[in-house]
Amino acid sequence: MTRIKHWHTFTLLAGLLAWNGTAAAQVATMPDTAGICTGFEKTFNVLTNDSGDELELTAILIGPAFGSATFTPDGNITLFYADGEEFDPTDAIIYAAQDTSGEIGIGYFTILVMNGDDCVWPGDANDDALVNNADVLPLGLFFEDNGPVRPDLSVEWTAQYSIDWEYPSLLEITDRKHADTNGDGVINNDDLSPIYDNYGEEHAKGTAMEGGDGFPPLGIDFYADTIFSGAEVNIPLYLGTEDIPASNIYGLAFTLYFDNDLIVPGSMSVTFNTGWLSSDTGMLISFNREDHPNGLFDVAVSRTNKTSATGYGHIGTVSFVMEDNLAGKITGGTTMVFNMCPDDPTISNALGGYSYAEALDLTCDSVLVLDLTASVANLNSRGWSVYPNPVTTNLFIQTENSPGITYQIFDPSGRMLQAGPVIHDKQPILLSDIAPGTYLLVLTDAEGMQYTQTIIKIND
Ligand SMILES: [Ca+2]
Ligand SMILES: [Ca+2]
Ligand SMILES: [Ca+2]
Repeated sequence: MTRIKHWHTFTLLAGLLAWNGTAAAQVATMPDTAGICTGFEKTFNVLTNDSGDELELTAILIGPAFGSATFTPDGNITLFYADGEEFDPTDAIIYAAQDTSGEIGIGYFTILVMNGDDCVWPGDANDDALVNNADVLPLGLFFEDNGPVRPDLSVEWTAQYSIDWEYPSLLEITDRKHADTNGDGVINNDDLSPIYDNYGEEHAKGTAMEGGDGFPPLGIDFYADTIFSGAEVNIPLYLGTEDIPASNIYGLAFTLYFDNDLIVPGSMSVTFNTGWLSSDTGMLISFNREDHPNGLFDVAVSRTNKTSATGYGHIGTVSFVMEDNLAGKITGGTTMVFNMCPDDPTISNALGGYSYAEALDLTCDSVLVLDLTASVANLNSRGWSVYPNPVTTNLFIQTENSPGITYQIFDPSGRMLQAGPVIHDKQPILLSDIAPGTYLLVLTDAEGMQYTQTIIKIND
């Protein structure tokens, strides 16, 4: 119930209403509703939905019963309810708006009040006071669940009034209203947007205990030993192995740490279109966010069908483009080690339970990046040669019979197809298993110096 503090303003109001009733209706006011959280000031414009010639807000005639309100002629009313002070969940203000002719309209402004601790911060879907990739997991858990719409659909990063959705649950899980980050009353892909918009910058690398050996591994798998500068790289992301499957997985959030010097900014993505997390449902919600300057890539994925999955192996693909000019980034040679590590994981199950790094064996992988631009010499410069080129079946490597030479053949994505020692002065290499295309031959001498030659394989 609204309590009316000042009877004299009420009397004034009654007079105004009587006066207004007899005038031509030039001023029309529409009622307003806004939600406010204790401890947080809120400004709301009550004239936005009213009509009249150059309307001005001239007075707050009544209220509010609790808290405080100030106003400006442009229609803004600024409200504040202090933490810990008494309030009713519904309060009200009656305001007067006046047009240029002096006509006055009376408007009613309903104020919904709740304890600031219970309010929603748009994007903080798991209600832990930080917006990050773990906030995607509740979106998957509560996917397509419905509840009350927030009174004003603001996604501004401040406490937003939102009543509890009150789904029955045996578990201590965060109220679903937090996962409706945009406040429209349904949890779906649209709720990713406030997570992106309000994304926090904090990261705490590697502080959590990890499960280690014996727990399902989360990692990426460079299938090649060496990749080229400039290469487009697609590598599998895996969770669990045949011996140690990952059980009862609904969603997964983690951060990939990478050497930002070696990757083209903005080229990275992690996709989950294939793999065992999606194979039975096809429906996933996922999230990518690259923080290139810090070498961080935040990822989240969740199922949306309310059932967990158990499996092992490939769950997604990590893609990126290596910088094509590594000059100045490589010291003392033509290669550099590129590292990529998953960290800071959060795992959800279909019941809304969470586990963290203690439930996984986080596995880093690295690969040698070979700079093709400047420092790798063509093998002709060493007096070596290969023939024939183009080649159909047998390629011959002609060296000066130097001991300790090895060869490797790579495809354009950096996958090593074939390797071995160069024993003979004219070493034959059988290429019958390789498809027609362009490849890179790399010869490494006993001192580790590398020489390259592009070779073209054609059909017989
Ligand atoms: Ca209004
Ligand atoms: Ca959060
Ligand atoms: Ca929503």
